[in-house]
Amino acid sequence: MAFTGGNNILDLIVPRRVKMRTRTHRQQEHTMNQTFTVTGMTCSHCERAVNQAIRSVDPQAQIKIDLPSGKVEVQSAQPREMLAQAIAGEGYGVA
Ligand SMILES: [Cu+2]
Repeated sequence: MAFTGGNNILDLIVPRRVKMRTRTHRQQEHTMNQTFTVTGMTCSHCERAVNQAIRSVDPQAQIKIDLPSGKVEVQSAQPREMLAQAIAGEGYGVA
């Protein structure tokens, strides 16, 4: 009886590891190039704030910011809405 308990724990741990690996793989498959027009960025501090806002949603995100035009390119699997909300939360306009 005591040995059965040990086997059950192994059965639970192994499938969970496989599931986690599958989820990570799917996220990478759905990475999209998302472009935002951000207004109100005036200096490198703004650029950094926007960068950190995006990374708070997706630490893996690839970010390209063009300060003069306000064009922000993000490679992320996270929903556009969540990324936009994070940028807006820093006090910038997002379209
Ligand atoms: Cu600034």
